[in-house]
Parts: sequence; C-alpha cells; structure tokens
Amino acid sequence: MTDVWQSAMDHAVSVARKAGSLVREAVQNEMKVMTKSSSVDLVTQTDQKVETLIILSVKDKFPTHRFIGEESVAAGEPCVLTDSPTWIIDPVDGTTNFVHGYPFVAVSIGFAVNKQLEFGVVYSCIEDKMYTGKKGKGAFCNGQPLQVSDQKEINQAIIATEFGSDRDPEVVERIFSSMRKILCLPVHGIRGVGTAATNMCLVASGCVEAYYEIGVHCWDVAAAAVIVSEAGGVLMDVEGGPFDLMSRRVVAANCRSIAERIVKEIDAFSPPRDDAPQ
Ligand code: LIP
Repeated sequence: MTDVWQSAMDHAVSVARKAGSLVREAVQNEMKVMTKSSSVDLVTQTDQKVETLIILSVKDKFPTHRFIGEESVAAGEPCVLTDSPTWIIDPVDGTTNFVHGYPFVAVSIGFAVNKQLEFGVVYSCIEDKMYTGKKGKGAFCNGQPLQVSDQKEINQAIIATEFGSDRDPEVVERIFSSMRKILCLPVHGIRGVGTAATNMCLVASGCVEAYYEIGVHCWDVAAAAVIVSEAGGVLMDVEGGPFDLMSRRVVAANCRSIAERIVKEIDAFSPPRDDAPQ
C-alpha cells in the first residue's frame, strides 16, 4: 500500500538538505544578529530566509497544508495545531551555535495530521547527518537504522539538557537545581549540543540515554519526537504525564525507567504554552 505521506516526507528531506546548504554557506559569512524574547534569544536573517524557503517550497507542492514556523510565529502568526496537515518548522535549531560558528545546527521539519505527528526530518547540516523518522516505519541517520541505548541503569547513563534562553534568576535556579540533582544520582555525565532536535537525535542514536528540557518550543522537538519514538525511545512530560507538544516541556529517553528516574529529580515549572492565546 502506498504510504500516503511518503511524498511529503521525501519533499521534507529534499528541502531540508537545500536549507542546510544555505545555512552552511551563511555560517562562513558576517551576519546581522537580532534578538527576540531576551537578549540571548537570537535570530538572524538566515533563520527567516530558510523558513521562507521551506514554506514556499511546501506550499508549491501541498497548497492546502498549514504551517507552524518559529520565525512566522515570532512575526505574529498563530501557533495553533489543527487537524489539518501541518508542517512544524525550526529553520535553524541552534541559532546561538550558528551565530558563534559552534558546529551543531539543525534544520528541523515535523509533520502532523489530526494533531498526530506522522514524520520528522532533522538535518544536522554542519555534520551532514540527515535524521528521519516516520510513524511505524523506523528511524534512520543517513539511511542507517537508529536504535536507542539498551542501558537501563541511570548511574551508567549520559543525560542531555540545555540552559535555554531565559535568564530570569528563579528559572535559572530551577534549571541548575534539576541539573545538580541528576548529576549527583550519579550519572556518567550531562551534555548538551545547543539544539534540542540534535540532542533528541543523539538519544535516538543510542549515545545519550535521555534528554530533558523546559522552555523548548513545539518546532524544536516535533520532528525529533518522531525520530526518538521510531528508534524505540519514549517521550513524556517532565512531571511524568504524556508528552504534550505545545507544553514547552519534554523528556525523551531510551526507556521508561530512565525517563521516570529523571522526572523524579526535575524541579518542574510551566512556561506559557506555545498555543496559549496571544
Ligand atoms: C534552541 C533549542 C534549545 C534551547 C535554546 C533554543 P533555537 O532553539 O534548540 O534546546 O535550549 O534556548 O530555544 O532557538 O536555536 O531554534
């Protein structure tokens, strides 16, 4: 049976690759850096250009589809997931890395229908690693199948997280408190490459047992959520409930026991939801 969204996924891979080469070229040049929610929440013309490239290219092929794009939302577009086929796009995940030439930058394209994620494409374009995942069809990196780690012991695990872009002292204290408790379980180490999507793809690849973060957005995690699930991993909320794409909270892990062990140590808080009324 032809898979109904295969052509959409093929297009996502092709446009992610095109977008990635644009990002690679731009990272060599001087760039104009602007800010959004805070002085450390950066955006560049490349973020905007790449998102426009992806959206126009998809619209051309799938004119009735809808979009949730990081920079479109920043420009005032609504961030509401309906039952319509919807492309959830982070054109440059790891913008701070991009600005600094730190070599982990990903083009992230998730796709949902009836509010269910159908496939995800994350192109880590400096490394030239194309991660893909399609519901029920597995997860791959450059065509090689992905499988999460089989490690079940938290004190043998590497955990990934990020500091995010909120510098409110109370939020920063909660971030450090969670990190301190997890580090002292103990775990083998805590890592973060600076992009949620790539951190999650490292979970799917089996070299990181889990990633958690509070403060991400739906466009950071939509694509990689499919990749983690299809690599045999689990997704959940930071307080142990079901993963909620719009909640700005995520735990992605190789197995439920590691996810639940981390949840016990996270000093949880609730940022304004992505789909909160503006
Ligand atoms: C980034 C996320 C990262 C988070 C950063 C930022 P962006 O996305 O991937 O996990 O810690 O604050 O939100 O803004 O580079 O697309």
